[in-house]
Parts: sequence; structure tokens; C-alpha cells
Amino acid sequence: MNKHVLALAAAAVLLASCGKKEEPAPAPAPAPAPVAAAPAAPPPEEKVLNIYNWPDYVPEGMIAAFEKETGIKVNYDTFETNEALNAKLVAGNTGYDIVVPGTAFSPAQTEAGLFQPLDKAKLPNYKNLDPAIMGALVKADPDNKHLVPWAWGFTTVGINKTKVEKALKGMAMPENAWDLVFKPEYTAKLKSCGIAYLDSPTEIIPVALHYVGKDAYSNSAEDYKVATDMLAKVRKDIRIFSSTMIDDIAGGKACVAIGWSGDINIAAGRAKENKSKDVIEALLPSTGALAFFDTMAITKDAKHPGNAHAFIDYYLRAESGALVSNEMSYPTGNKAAMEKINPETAGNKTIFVDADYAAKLIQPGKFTNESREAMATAYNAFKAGK
Ligand code: N2P
Repeated sequence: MNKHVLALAAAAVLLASCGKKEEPAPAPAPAPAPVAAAPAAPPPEEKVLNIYNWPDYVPEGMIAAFEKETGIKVNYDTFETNEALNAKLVAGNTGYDIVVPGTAFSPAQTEAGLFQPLDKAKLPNYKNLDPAIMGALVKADPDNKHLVPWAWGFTTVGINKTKVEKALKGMAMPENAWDLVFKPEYTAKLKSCGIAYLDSPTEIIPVALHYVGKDAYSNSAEDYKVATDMLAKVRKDIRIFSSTMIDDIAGGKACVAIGWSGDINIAAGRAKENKSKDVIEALLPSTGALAFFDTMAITKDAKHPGNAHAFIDYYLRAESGALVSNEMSYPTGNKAAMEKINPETAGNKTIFVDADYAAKLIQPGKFTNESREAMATAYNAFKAGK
């Protein structure tokens, strides 16, 4: 691709110089041609950058360090679901320069022109990105024009092993960890110590589809019905719906959760810090877990695209990528960061899964807008217990 771009650039230079040669040289020394005034340079951007990201996703101190180095003041807001971000993006005029959509929505958002193409000349650290991850992102963003990875991970089952074993009262752990959150025999017991689900249609319906043996990214209303019929049977046992469940898990309010791999690992670390004796684990369900890729994109109407590029390039430094994995327990899409990741994190098979399990991760698919609406209706009915 680089070669291709270079070849194109070379061809353009060649054409330009050919063109010059063909111009007839005027006989008399020409008066300086009235050069059209160069378009006025855009006024320099104010030193502000507005970022909209998921909660608990940025290493401590990273934003302050960027502000100190660049003098750019960052306003950092958070959203809890892809649905919430999408509603803002579709309405337009978000006021945000950088947003961090996940793969359940980013293909449609990219296609709808909600992001501006990245100017890779302003991103010298783009070279640090892992070609394998960029290859996977092509599904969401053909030619990798708009999106760069923030982090990736998978939606799975997290447990407080200590509390779950107690609540199961001698009943063996299931072979497939999804049973803990979807099978009434288990949920009936685990409700006593707290079952938590992520709170979003595009988080829960796909894992439910997977559990009932359907394509997790099915666009079929009949499949949604099968999934919600299954969900209805466990509804009464689900106590918490939340996309910020780290403290619920770490603090013992939830003993089993459908959550994101990194957040569950953060909860495990936090419980240890708090000197809890309970063991918290992200599980690797035997049938697979659902991979997601969260990416940075610059909104089409961003007021500070220059600052946005400066931040993206800062984030693409190897050091930044390593901090994200070390502190937030999510794999980075930054290949150059890998050697800077501490051995405990790099060796944690529920953060960086091994090749066998990687093959089981269900890769993101595409939902149509109609499907997402149908999913939202199905999810809301499930949540309302209807
Ligand atoms: C939030 C992590 C978001 C991961 N802590 C799912 N997009």
C-alpha cells in the first residue's frame, strides 16, 4: 500500500514536470504572472480538544501528560454504550473531535460519512500499528482511512469465584461459562450473590444469539426471537444492568457478569488492592467469546482536527499503547508497544489470549440499521420483563 502510494506520488510528480515542459515558453521575458492569491491559511486552531470515550479506558495521567506537552486543553467526556455514542453522531454537531466507536457500530458510521479521513502524514506513529489488527479493521473501514485502534478485547463472563462457588452449593461449574448467565439452573442459584449484564442491546443480544447457537451477528428477526425467548427465562434473576460494573464486581455486589475482558481484569486487580480475599476471574467460555475493537475516529465536523491528529499520534506512541494494556488490561493494537508491556499483563491469558482461544473468538460482524432497531426493541422488552 505504501509502495502504491509512493508510486502514485512519483507518477504525479512526473506528470507535473512533463506538463511544465510542454508549456510554450513565451518569447519575451514574461512579467511575473498574476499568481492567484494562495488560499488564506486557516486560522490556527484554538488549543482545545474534545474527546468522547468509554469510561475506565484511559491510563491515569495520560491526558494530563498530553496537555502538558502540547499546551492543548482536553475536555474528556464519557459514554456508556455504542448506542449512546451513535445517537449523538447521527444527530451531528456533537462538539467532539475524537470519538471511540466499537465495531458493532463503526462500519455503518464509517459508511455514513460520520468520520473524516485521517491525514496519515500527520501521524508518524501510525507505523507502530499492528498490521494484523489493521487488517481486521478493514471490515469496518475499507482501506483503513478513518479508524485507528484504541484497544480491543472481548465480551465474556466474569466471576467472583469465591462467591460463585459458595452460591452454587456444591453444584459443579458448567463446562460452558455462558451457562452461568443464561441457564436457569445456574442463574436461580447465582441471583443470591448478584448477576450483572452489560446494559445495551448490541452487547447482550449478540452473546445471547451465540448462546442459542445462532450467528452472533445475525440480522434475522426470527433469530432475535429465539435469543429473547431464552433471555426471558432468566430475566427475573438478573439484578444489575450496567456498563460500568468494575466496582460492582470488585466490591462484591455482583458475583457473575456479562462484561468486557479488561474491565473484569481491572475489577480483579482492584479487589486485590482492596485486600479482598475473593478471587475474581475473566472466563474463557468453551464455545467462544465475542471480540470487539474500539477505535478512534475524528468526527466529520470536528473543530480541532489538527489537535485531534496530535492526540492520535501521541496515543500511537509505543509508550502510550503499553500504558493502555498495563493499566486498563486491554490488548493494544500497537505492535511497537508489545515489548513494553509488563510480563504479568502480557502473560495473562484472559487479556492476551493464546492462539487456541484466539481462534475461538467470534469476530465482529455487521448489523443493518433495521437489525439494530429490532435488537433494541427486543432488548428493551426483555429488560422490562415483557
Ligand atoms: C470500558 C471499556 C469499553 C470496552 N471500560 C467496550 N467497548
